[in-house]
Amino acid sequence: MALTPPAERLWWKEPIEAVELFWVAIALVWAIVMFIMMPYWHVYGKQNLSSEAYRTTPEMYTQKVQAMVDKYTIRTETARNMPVVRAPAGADIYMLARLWEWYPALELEKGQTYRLHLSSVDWQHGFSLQPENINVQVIPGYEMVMKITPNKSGEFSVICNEYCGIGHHTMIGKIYVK
Ligand SMILES: [Cu+2]
Repeated sequence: MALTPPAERLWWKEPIEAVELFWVAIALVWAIVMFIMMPYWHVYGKQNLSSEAYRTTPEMYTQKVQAMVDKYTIRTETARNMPVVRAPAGADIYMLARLWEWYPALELEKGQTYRLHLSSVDWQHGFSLQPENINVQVIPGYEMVMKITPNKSGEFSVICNEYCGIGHHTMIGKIYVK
């Protein structure tokens, strides 16, 4: 039947059967519920951070990160001499993803708000904050910015949750909250 055209050309002018109308109404109500839930959950739900996105280039982003590192490094750690950066509260702070590290390590103050910038200078990585459940895609060419206010002190790890090659599992960054 479906393979042949309907006998009546203006088939959509036929009256709708009650059962069909009933299902259309259910679908419409559900669509409206979901439409309202999306902004509601965005504001009141415990979901991942909402972010701003800007165009950038690996060169531009590296420069900004390096400027922060040069200005605010307080110590270095691990065999890689990873700088640990302590920027003033409220500042723009940067983390850069590359094969295979998160650069630099950050030290933050509990209860203070920062603008965290994330970008990659080679290819796609995934920012995953452990043990919290915060995940952000990190893509070259895009600078993602999100407002963060750490509410727990301690040592947090950033792992890469987007497979990025042979050293993927060694890509571990650090965020200290004091
Ligand atoms: Cu990665």
